Amino acid sequence: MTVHTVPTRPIEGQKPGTSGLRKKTPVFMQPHYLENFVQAIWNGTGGASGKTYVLGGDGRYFSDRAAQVILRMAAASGAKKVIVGQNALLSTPAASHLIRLRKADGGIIMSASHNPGGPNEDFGVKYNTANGGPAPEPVTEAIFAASKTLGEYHILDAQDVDLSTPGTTTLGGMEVEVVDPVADYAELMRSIFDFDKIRALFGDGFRIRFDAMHAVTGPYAKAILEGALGAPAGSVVNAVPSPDFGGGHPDPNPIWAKDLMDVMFGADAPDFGAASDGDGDRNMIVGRNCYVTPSDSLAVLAANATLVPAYAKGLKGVARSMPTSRALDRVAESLGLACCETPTGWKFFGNLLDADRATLCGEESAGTGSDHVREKDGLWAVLFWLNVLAERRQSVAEVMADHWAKFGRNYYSRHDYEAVDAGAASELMEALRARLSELPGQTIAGLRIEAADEFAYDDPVDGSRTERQGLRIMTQGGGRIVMRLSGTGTEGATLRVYLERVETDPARMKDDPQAALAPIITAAEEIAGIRARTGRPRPDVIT
Ligand code: VG1
Ligand code: CO
Repeated sequence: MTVHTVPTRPIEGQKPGTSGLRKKTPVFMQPHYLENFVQAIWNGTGGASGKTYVLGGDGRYFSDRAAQVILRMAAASGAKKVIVGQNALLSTPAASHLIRLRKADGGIIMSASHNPGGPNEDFGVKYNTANGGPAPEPVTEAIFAASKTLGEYHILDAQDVDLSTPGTTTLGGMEVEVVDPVADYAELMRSIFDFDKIRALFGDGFRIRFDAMHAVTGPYAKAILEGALGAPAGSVVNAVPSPDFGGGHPDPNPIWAKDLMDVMFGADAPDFGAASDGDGDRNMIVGRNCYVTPSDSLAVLAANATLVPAYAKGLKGVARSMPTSRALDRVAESLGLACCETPTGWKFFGNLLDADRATLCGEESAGTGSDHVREKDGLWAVLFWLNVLAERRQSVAEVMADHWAKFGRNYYSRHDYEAVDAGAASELMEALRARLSELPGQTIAGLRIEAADEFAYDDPVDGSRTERQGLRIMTQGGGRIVMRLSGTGTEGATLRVYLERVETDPARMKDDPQAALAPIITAAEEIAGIRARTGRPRPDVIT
C-alpha cells in the first residue's frame, strides 16, 4: 500500500471552539478540509508515529466516510493502532472511557454534539488527550497553529476497512481493532451505581421514558436500562442512531425534546423522563410534572452523592462553569466542599479532575459528569438520578421541593439569540464591556448593581490563564446576569444571556422561573440593548 503525500495549503478558520472544530457538513466535505485538520492534529501533538488512538462518533452524516479518511491518515503517519467503535459509533463519554481503559495516547470523536446533522447541517471533529478529556487550550492552540503552516498531508492508498464487525485487522502497518461501543461503558456504569437497587425500583413498577433523540445514546440506554436494569421494553424511545437524527435537533432541553415534555406533563405520565444529545454527553432530567434545570440537577446530585456506591465516601470537591447557577455553591458550602468556577467547556474540568480537586462537575447546558471519565456523561447522570430515587423512594418533585427547602432556590434561565449578525453581536459585547466599570452602584429596572466584571480563569493546577470568558453583572440579593458569545455555532454568532435570582423563602418558591426572573430580564435588556442591537424581539430559545 502506498503512502500519498498530498500538497495542500492552510485553510483559514480551523480553530477549535468550545468543543472541537464544528462547521457545516459541506465545509468539512470540501477537498482537503478534513484531511488538513487531521494532519494538524498529528502535527500539533508531536506526530502520530507509534501512537494508539480511539476513534468513534455520534454516527452523524459523513462520519462513516470521515472515519475511513482518519484511519488511512493515521496509518500513513505511522500510528501503531486505532481502536474504533463498531460502525464508527462511540458516545463521547464511552470514547473518554476507552481512551483511559486502553491507555491510548488520544482519541478523535466525530461529532457536532447537539447541533443537527445531515448533508446541510453540522459536522465536527474533536481531539481528546491521553487522560480521556477534551484537549485543553494549549493543545487546541498548537493544533490551530499547525493548521496555519500546513504544506502537505499523508494518506494511505487503501480500500475501506470493514467497521461493521468487531475484530482486529491491519491497515498498512497499523492495527485496527473494532470494538463493541457499549460493553466497556456498561461495565463502568455497573461499577459506579447500585444496579440491584435500581432493578428493584423498576421491579416495583417505576416507569421511565428515555428519549435518545435518534442519536448515539440509543444502544447504550437500551442495553443498560432495558437490558441490565430490567426497565420494560419500549422505555427507551428513538433509540436507533440515524445520520440526521430523524431530522431533529438532538439537544435535550424543553424546546427540542418537546415530545418528552408533553408526555411527562400529560395524563398518566411515567415517573421519570430523560433525554440525551447527539453524542451522549448531555442529559435532561424531568419528573412527572416537574422539569429539573441542569443547574439544579447538578446541585441535587452533589447533595445526594453519598447514596451512590462510588461516591459513598463523599466528594473531594465540586466544580461548575461560570454561567451555571450557584445552586451548587450552596450545597458545597453546607457540605464543606471546595467549589471551583471554570470557563464554559468541559476541557477546563480536566485538570481539576486529574488533580483530585473535584469529583463532580457540571454546566448549565445539561452537562454533568464525575471523575469516572473526563467528559460530561448523559446516561451516567440519568443512572445517578435513578440510584438516588431508588434509595429515597420519593418522586422527582418531592426531591426538588425538599432540596429547595433545605438549600434555597436559584431561579435560572438561559436566553439564546441564535445566528445573529456576527458584527452586531460583537458590538453589543464591546459596548457592554466598555460600560462595566460604571455599572456598580447604579439602579437599573429597580435592581441595584453591586458588581460587574469580565470573567477570567486562572487554572489552579497548571497556572494557565484564560481571559474574556463572559461579562458578569451582579445585582442585589444574589441576582446575576451573564452574557457571552457561543463557541460552538456554525452560523453567525449566538448570544447567550444567563439569568439568575435567588429565593430563600419557601412560601414563594412555586413561581414560574420566567416570572420570577422578570426584573433581571428587564435589567439585562436595559443594560445591553439586546433587541435594538440584534434586531430580535425575543430570544430564539429559552431554556
Ligand atoms: C455550549 C455550552 C457549553 C458546552 C458546549 C459543548 O458551548 O454552552 O456549556 O460545554 O456547548 O457541549 P457554547 O460555547 O456554544 O456556549 V456539547 O454537548 O455541544 O459538546
Ligand atoms: Co454533546
